[in-house]
Order: sequence, then C-alpha cells, then structure tokens
Amino acid sequence: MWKKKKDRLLGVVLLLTTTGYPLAQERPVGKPNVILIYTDDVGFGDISANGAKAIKTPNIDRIAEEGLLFTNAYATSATCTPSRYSMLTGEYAWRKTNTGIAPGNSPLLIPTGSSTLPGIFQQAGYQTGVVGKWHLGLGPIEGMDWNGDIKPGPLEVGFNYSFIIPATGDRVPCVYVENHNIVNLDTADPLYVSYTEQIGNEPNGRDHPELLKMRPSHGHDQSIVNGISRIGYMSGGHSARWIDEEMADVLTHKAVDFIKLNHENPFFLYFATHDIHVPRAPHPRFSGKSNMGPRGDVILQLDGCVGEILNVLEEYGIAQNTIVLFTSDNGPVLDDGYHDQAKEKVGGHLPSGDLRGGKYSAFEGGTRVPMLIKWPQVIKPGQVSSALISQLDFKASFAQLLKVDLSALDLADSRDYMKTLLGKKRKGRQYVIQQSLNNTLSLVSRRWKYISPSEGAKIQKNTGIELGNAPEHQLFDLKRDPGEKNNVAKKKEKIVRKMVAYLDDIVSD
Ligand code: NG6
Ligand code: CA
Repeated sequence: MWKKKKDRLLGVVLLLTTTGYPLAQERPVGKPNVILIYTDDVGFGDISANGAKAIKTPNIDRIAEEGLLFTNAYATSATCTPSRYSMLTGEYAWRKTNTGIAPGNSPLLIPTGSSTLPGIFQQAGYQTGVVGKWHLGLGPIEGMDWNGDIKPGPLEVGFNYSFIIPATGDRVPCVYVENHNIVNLDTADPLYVSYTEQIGNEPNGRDHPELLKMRPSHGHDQSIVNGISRIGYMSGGHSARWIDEEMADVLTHKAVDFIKLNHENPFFLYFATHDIHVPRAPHPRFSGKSNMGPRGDVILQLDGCVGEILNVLEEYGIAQNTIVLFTSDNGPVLDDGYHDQAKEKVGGHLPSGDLRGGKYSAFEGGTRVPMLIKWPQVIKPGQVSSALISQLDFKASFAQLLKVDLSALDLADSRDYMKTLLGKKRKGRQYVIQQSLNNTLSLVSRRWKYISPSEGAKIQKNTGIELGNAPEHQLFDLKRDPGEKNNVAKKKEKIVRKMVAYLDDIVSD
C-alpha cells in the first residue's frame, strides 16, 4: 500500500509499451506534460460527450471518461483571434485594440517580451511547441516579407518550436510556416500576399467559379488554392501551397513528432487544429462517413486526430503523467462562407446543443464550448463538473501548478483555478465575461446572464446566426431558461442594475 502511494507521489510510471519494452518515466507529479488541443468552431453540442447523437466522437469523449467533463466552460470571445489572444496572454482581448478577427497579413498581436502561457512553461523548464492554426498575426507592423525570416511570431512569444497555418484555412497565404520559414518555398518562385488588390495573373474565384471544387456562399472568392477560393490574394509560392485534404494529417503528424521528440522531458504542446473551420475538405478516408456532409466528416476527422494523440501517449508510456485538455475557440456555424451542405445535411443535430446562437453571438452558443481534461495520475476518471471555468485562467492556473512565482508574473486578468480544473474543487469563477463579434460584452454570474445593449443586427445575414444584439438590456435566468428565450430584464431591474455595475467595474479595472 505504502509503495503504491510512494509511486504515485513520485510520479513513477512503469509501463509496457505495445512492443513489449518497458519504459520508465520518472518525473515529479508537479511536472506533467501538457497538451492543449484547441479546436476551431466546435460547438457545445458537436461532441457526443455533450449529448450529440447523430455524430459520435469516441476519442474526444475518452478524455472525459478518463478524466473530467466541464459543462460550464467558456472561451472569452465568440471568434478566433480574441479567444486565442486572451487564452495565451491572460488578458481580455477587448482591453486591447486590433484583436478582432485578424486579416492574413496582420502583424503579430502579442507583444514580444510579454508574459504568456507558453512562456510560463518555458520558465518552468518545459519544451514548448505550437502546431496548427495561429491567427494572431505575424511579423512587424511595417509589414512582412514572406520570403525572408518570418518574425516576430510564436518563437518570440514563448514557443521553442512552431509549425503553423499563419492565419486561417480560408485566408491567404495558404502555406505552412515552420519556425521562421515557409515550408517548401522555392526561392525562384517567391510568395506575395495582398489583402487589397489582385496580385499575379492567376484566375480568382470571383471571375472563374468554374475552376472551383467548392463554391463560396459569401466572401471567399479571391485567390484560388487547391481548387478553393480564399479571403485575400496571393501569388507565387506554388511548391509551398497546402492541400486542404491533407491538412489534418500533416498537423497531427507534426504534433505526434513533437511528442515523440520530447517525451523524455516535460513539454507543453499547443495543438490548434484547423478542423472544423471552413473550408471543410476532409481526407478521403473521412469523406462521406458522417452522413452529415463535410462538416460532420471533419468532426470525425478531428476525433481521429485526437485518437492519434492519445495513442502516442500510451505508446510512449507517458499517458499517466500527461494532461490532455480539449476545448474550442468559439461556438459553431453551419454556412461560414462555402456551399458545403452543412445546413442542408445537419438534420436533427444541434451544434450548440440546447444553447442559443453560435459563433459570433452574444448568446451562450457563442462562447460556451466543450471542455474536457484528463490527467490519469491525478484526476479521478468519469467526473462531470458544472463549475464556471474560463480559458482566460489557463495561464495563472498552470503557473500555480508549475510553481512559477505568481507574484513576479504579469497575470493580467488570469486567475488560478487549477484545483477546479483538476476536479478537486467544485467551485469555479464568480463570473465570466463574453465578447461577441461586434464587441458587445455579456456577463454570466450565478444563474444570471446579462447582455449589454447593442445596435447590431439581430441575425447575421450570411450565416443565419442569432447574434444576441438588442438595443435594450437583456437578462436571462440560465437556470430556468438555458436557451435564453425569456428576457426578464424589465421584471428584474435590480439585478440588471447590479450586473451593469459589476460589468462596469471589471471593464474599468
Ligand atoms: C469571417 C469569415 C469567416 C471566417 C471568420 C473567422 C467572411 C465572409 N467570413 O470574416 O468565413 O473566416 O471570419 O473565423 O469572410 S475565426 O474562427 O477564425 O474567427
Ligand atoms: Ca474559430
């Protein structure tokens, strides 16, 4: 008995690998590997752990079976760039200008030299890597030469290794960047990028729809790469252009390589998948497998990638002392700019679950996202927690876990909720703030959800998403009305006043 306890304390894991060779991994429990799987546009209801019936995500669900499922976890924002900015810096994106959806030629948005989530891992002696979607800008304010050294970028804000999609799958440049360089770029065919005018003489999607294998529904009609037209123009760089159908495999293999290379030392891997963002172009082995069109297929593909990551941890005998944290940058969207039958084939599937709204929205569907965590050595399996949790707190929480001196850190808005993240405490945050596409701020506290007045459209024309905008105060009782159907602001004026004051207080902090 005492031996068992000692083993647990020391974090000594002795496992037989599938090849039969024993792998000894000695590491203090306080220094687990950490893999943050950050998905794109996966809605609360898109995984079977959260009740999806028409689609099964057994590998993602396994994280909760072996650990903990959060039912009240939030991204800070209803779009990608601000959610990522807040998570990686610990500062609400709405405190900083220019942190909305970044164009593909945006300069780096995170100031170099600032305190970041990966930087905290570095301070604790970890190898840190980012693989996947970046979308936080690259290069200096004066603009970037894509043919030279691409910096500052991830390596200048806390990562030792990076293999990224510079912006999004639907924005140019459609190339991978590894550390400071474009992968496979031929110097004889330099790459140029413009977000203002057509460059080069290749046909674009607007004038030549007949060349496309996936037609845009709104926007996305500029440069054509791999038969798909994008946002923005690019010319050159032909040997470096990605093939969308291979992207999930390329990224997963890079993530797996990083794990293999670093399995003997503590590592932090930020694995930011392109799935399930548009354009949804699954690998042929997933194509047509969901009966829900490409959006369903890329959910299956994402689940397959998660399975590969979990398997390599087992294979290398490091699963016990590795934290796998899975979550999403914002809520779901069906038609996000391409005709890919997402709407037509969704059937009874509810991407936001019972929540109202989706990506871009001030309603819960915009920011309440799936969150699952496992750490077999520490977290009891099969738990569900309804504690209020925000991605904003990853920074302070991991700093606490790694025993980095919190008082010497700029924690910004991030606070330590590690005990809640590990299922040791049922209590989470007192409140979360949500930022929608048009920067409307909402506040969730206890049973109440307050949405600030806003002049924006009620429904986003192109996506059909209910944005949650209204010129008057909105207050919902999430306990009775999780679908935010009944605005009780007029009946509960006192609570509205309290919520307004509470929000003002935090904003002016
Ligand atoms: C929008 C794009 C949408 C998507 C989004 C960013 C149009 C019409 N729509 O502007 O397709 O790219 O930006 O998504 O261009 S996010 O998940 O990265 O925030
Ligand atoms: Ca997103």
